[in-house]
Amino acid sequence: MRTQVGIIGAGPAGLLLSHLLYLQGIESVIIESRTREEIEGTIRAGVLEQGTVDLMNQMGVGVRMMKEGHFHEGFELRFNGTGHRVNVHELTGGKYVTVYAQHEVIKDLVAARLQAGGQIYFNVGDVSLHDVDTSAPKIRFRPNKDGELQEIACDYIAGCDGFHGPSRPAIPQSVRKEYQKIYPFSWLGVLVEAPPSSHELIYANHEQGFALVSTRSPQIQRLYLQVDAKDHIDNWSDDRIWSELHTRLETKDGFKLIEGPIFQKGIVSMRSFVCDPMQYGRLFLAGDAAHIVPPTGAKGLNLAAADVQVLARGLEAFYKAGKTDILNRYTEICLRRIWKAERFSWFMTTMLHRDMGHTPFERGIQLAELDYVTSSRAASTSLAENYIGLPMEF
Ligand code: RFL
Ligand code: PHB
Repeated sequence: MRTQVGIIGAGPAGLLLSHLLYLQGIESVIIESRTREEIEGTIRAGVLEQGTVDLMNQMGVGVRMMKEGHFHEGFELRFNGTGHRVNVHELTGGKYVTVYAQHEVIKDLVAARLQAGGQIYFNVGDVSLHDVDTSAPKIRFRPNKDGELQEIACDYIAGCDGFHGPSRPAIPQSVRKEYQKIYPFSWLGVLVEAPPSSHELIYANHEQGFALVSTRSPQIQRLYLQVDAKDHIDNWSDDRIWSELHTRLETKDGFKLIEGPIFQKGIVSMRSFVCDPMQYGRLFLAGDAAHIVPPTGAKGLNLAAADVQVLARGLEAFYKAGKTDILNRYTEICLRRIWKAERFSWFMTTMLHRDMGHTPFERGIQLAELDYVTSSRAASTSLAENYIGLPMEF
């Protein structure tokens, strides 16, 4: 089999890239290790930056998002039992915080790819990359996990296979520099059958740890609790989860958290990670394959969308005009924005979580930071512009 761009992974990065290329008349084939049902059912991100929403609309895949998504004008930072609203809409000149679940984005993109005749091989096994430092890179895989080994000869390979995929390790270790921070806490996330407790998202800093109130639909809430990095989901009965959520979200003016049946729960670890370079020969990494942020800044999916816009533009310049200047600067263009998102995600995480290793002095600094970002217009503006997404720069 031959294609112009071989894409490994049908997450947001791989699917967006494939459709962006299609819109420019560039061929691609996606191979994905999980089934369509699995990728369309995995609960992950919820918040889209304005730039991601605009991209989906420009690509013609935003119709359901505009109908079923929730558009918030701000969010709340809660500490010392008091809520402080950050008016993102006003501070950013009219932008919105969009809540639309990642698996809904995936469903929309898979449908668009298949409707346009796009090729996606789901449920593949034994994926490997070959000759990435030559002009004829190849991907090998087994259809349906155990079928006959197949080869895709490509001009370029896009490694969109997430943090644990085979693409990043295909860049020799001697070339790769990796930057990492692991946090001493995780998030316990639950899905609850209940109407929203709040019209907008609430990020709460409490003596007993962080809590987050988000939403999915008029009938489903998404709630998160900070837990210890070594904690196990079996230690968290529904009663214990509700008790902690009530404590951490309590306000002096009597906030009411609406309870309902918990129908899904899981623990997510927190890390910051950057791989430099993101390109080696004809292999380009995009999304979580190249970088990870802790979810507090709601940036991961959005960074994936930004990377593939740069890559699609670089590939378009190559196929339409034989130019490789954007492709040659791919790492530099992407990392400039990524490091700023890494900084913001680290900042939000550090400001909002309780680090049990903190001294009373460090706790004092943390509360002062929260007070500052919610009382100074300059600091709130900085927070809002980062949260809504920094501009793309080429
Ligand atoms: P993905 O989504 O991990 O997709 C990679 C795909 O590659 C496949 N794969 C392979 N395919 C073929 N061969 C192999 N050998 C393969 N190995 C892996 C995988 O099956 C998968 O389908 O990476 P991508 O596309 O880079 O997208 C990144 C985002 O998924 C991620 O950054 C976000 O989910 C992060 N995130 C959030 N991001 C936001 O922008 N806003 C949010 O509000 C937000 N909240 C979150 C989050 C992530 C969370 N978790 C669970 C980590 C909340 C949580 C709780
Ligand atoms: C979510 O709804 O899953 C969500 C919201 C905000 C975040 C992270 C995740 O910062």
